[in-house]
Amino acid sequence: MRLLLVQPSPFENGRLGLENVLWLSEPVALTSLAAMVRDEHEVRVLDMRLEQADALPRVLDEFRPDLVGVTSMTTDAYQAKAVLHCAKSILGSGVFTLIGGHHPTLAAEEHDEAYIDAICIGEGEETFLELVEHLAAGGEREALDGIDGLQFRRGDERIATGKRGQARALDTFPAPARDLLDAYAGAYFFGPAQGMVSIQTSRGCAFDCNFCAIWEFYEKKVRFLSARAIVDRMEAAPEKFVFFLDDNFLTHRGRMEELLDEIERRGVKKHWMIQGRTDFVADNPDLVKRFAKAGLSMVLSGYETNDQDVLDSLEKGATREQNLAASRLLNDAGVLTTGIFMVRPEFEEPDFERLYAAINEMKITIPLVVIHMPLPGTQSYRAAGDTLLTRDARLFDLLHAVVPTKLPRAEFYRHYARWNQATMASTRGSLGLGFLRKRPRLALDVWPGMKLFTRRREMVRRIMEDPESYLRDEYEIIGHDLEQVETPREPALQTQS
Ligand code: B12
Ligand code: SF4
Repeated sequence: MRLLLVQPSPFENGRLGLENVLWLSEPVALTSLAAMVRDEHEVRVLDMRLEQADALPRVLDEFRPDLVGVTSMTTDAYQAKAVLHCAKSILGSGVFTLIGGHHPTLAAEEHDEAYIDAICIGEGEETFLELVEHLAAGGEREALDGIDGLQFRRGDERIATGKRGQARALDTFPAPARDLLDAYAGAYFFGPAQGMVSIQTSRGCAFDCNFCAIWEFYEKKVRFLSARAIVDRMEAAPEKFVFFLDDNFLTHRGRMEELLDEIERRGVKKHWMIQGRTDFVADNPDLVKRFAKAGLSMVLSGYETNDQDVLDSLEKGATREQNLAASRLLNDAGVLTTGIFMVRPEFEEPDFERLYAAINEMKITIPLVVIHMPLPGTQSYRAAGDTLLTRDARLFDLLHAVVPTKLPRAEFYRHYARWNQATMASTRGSLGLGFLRKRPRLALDVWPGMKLFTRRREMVRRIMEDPESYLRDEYEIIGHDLEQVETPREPALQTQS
């Protein structure tokens, strides 16, 4: 069979959003699925974030796939659906259309469309393999009952099959088929770290913050890739930069030590970046120095807030002191920090000021201030209930307030849009000569990507710092009256390029 796997582009060129600006990660979901079936089938991966708008219809027409699969997180939902709509329009009802990822798993009911044949719920590798084998063997597309982890259409009915377990050890999956991304070599980045491989070394998280659905998606289980397999993948990649995609990389001290032993023993000299909790950093100061020596160059953490009561209400399980200690330890070790902080809908002017001052005090290299967002599948989404002003996925990007704000919206966004300017001192405090002295090789290796990064940042900065942009998105997507919610039914394809 011919299989086309598509990564959708963001909704609209120049819209708010950090994708394509700060972090462009390779579509590991798609290369992981491809690896399961590529020996028997012809697979192509199309990354629409790096393609021109006409690439999808052109590839559909030339390649004539038997199956089109698309991945979707919440912000991608509109564009992901448009990909499948486009596939059916060009190839007719014969093509099998499939959607998977976090959003379809957590909000499957939003995908009940005539142009979507099946939804993959949860982890995809085995479900995809069984589905492709079934279809390749001439199996009926309306008789998928035996394949766990699916919702499919039978006439007008939507059938849910059995639950797909998540017990398979990560080492037993084939490594993602990265060579299918050869056309995009060098294009993936984090900030100025241009030319970066993305590796997922664990799935799931043992914590249960109420604004996050990771632990629900992975059903509170955590599985790890072995240190040997991680370093094999680091070595196999030609890129200097590695991003470990795990939501919570810093899990067990024992696992970290094993990985460090393996990196040191094999003499791997790469810069690697992670997402990890501040409490782990604060509680393991000795490891931080060893991490830095072994190539750790950036830690992205959810600091969330400067207020202990709010940290507690988020069930974060970390303290304000741990946040402060983590940023200090990382700065001292020459490890760059990216910190996510949340503005909350009940914020008034002094709350914004206090948050920005706290960020500057912490000296976070790249502060990112987002708006507290009840994402589908989370406890906070369920708690938000009727207070949600919209369910339109395009605004669930952590950059719009989807519940009422205490301040008038224009005023709320005026204070919010200041965050980038207001936290410049934080970046300056973290970088400088001290950093250059501590990490000369890292500074040298990011230098070539600096120009492109600055240009990308400049492009969004004007939009990001203009409060009108946020209001424009609201007006254009959900209308002036925020109580009147309308989700578009016939998505039109737009691309970022
Ligand atoms: C890298 C990443 C990004 C990248 C791009 C993602 C990409 N597709 O390349 C960037 C940086 C752009 C990004 C941005 C955002 N992200 Co993000 N991101 C991730 C991250 C860390 C890794 C994604 C990944 O590659 N995972 C590895 C693959 C193997 O896992 P997977 O995607 O789940 O795929 C499996 C299954 O879902 C399924 N599957 C997936 N797709 C398909 C398709 C088919 C056809 C099938 C059959 C199966 C299938 O099978 C796969 C293999 O088992 C995830 C966390 C995570 N654990 O996944 C968050 C995550 C996806 N992001 C999230 C969020 C919220 C965001 C942001 C809104 C906010 C933010 N964090 O800044 C922004 C949105 C854009 C914006 N406003 O700028 C949430 C999404 C929640 C949701 N409800 O959708 C996640 C889950 C993190 C979290 N803690 O909740 N993100
Ligand atoms: S926010 Fe981070 S620590 Fe909390 S549940 Fe999600 S992944 Fe785990």
